[in-house]
Amino acid sequence: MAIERTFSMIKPDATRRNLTGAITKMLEDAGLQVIASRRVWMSRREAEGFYAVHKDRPFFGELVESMSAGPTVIQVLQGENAIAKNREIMGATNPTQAAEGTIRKTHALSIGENSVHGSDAPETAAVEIAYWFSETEIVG
Ligand code: DAT
Ligand code: MG
Repeated sequence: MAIERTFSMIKPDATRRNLTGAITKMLEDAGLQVIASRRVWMSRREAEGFYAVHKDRPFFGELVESMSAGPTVIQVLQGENAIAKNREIMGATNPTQAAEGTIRKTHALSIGENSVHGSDAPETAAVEIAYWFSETEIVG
């Protein structure tokens, strides 16, 4: 399996509870390396653009609201099989269904406030990384 890059975000519900370090440690302990990182309080417009794929879903308004409600930490992660590995460490979208030891099982509050985002495929990883980072900010 090749070395991949993926986009990760520590959501406002987690930064608010001072979990940036704890979550980053879980990613690093699993072998993922943080090769870019920035703290950003996204605007509603940025949240709408980032989550445009979900614009017709019933929870879209709530999603945009919660993502722009406080600071996030956006990151590029690199490692062996990084996209799938990150999704595994994150756990299921709904924390009640997430496996023991995953970030969402450990830290998420609800399906909406589920602490982390992670790209789900190589195509979305490339688009999401480019949405937030320039190449010069990524130091692999
Ligand atoms: P994931 O974040 O696991 O990739 P997703 O892409 O299906 O999940 O949804 C994006 C985000 O939208 C998710 O992290 C939280 C929110 N969301 C999804 N389903 C929801 C629901 N039924 N109610 C409220 N928020 C939801
Ligand atoms: Mg998703």
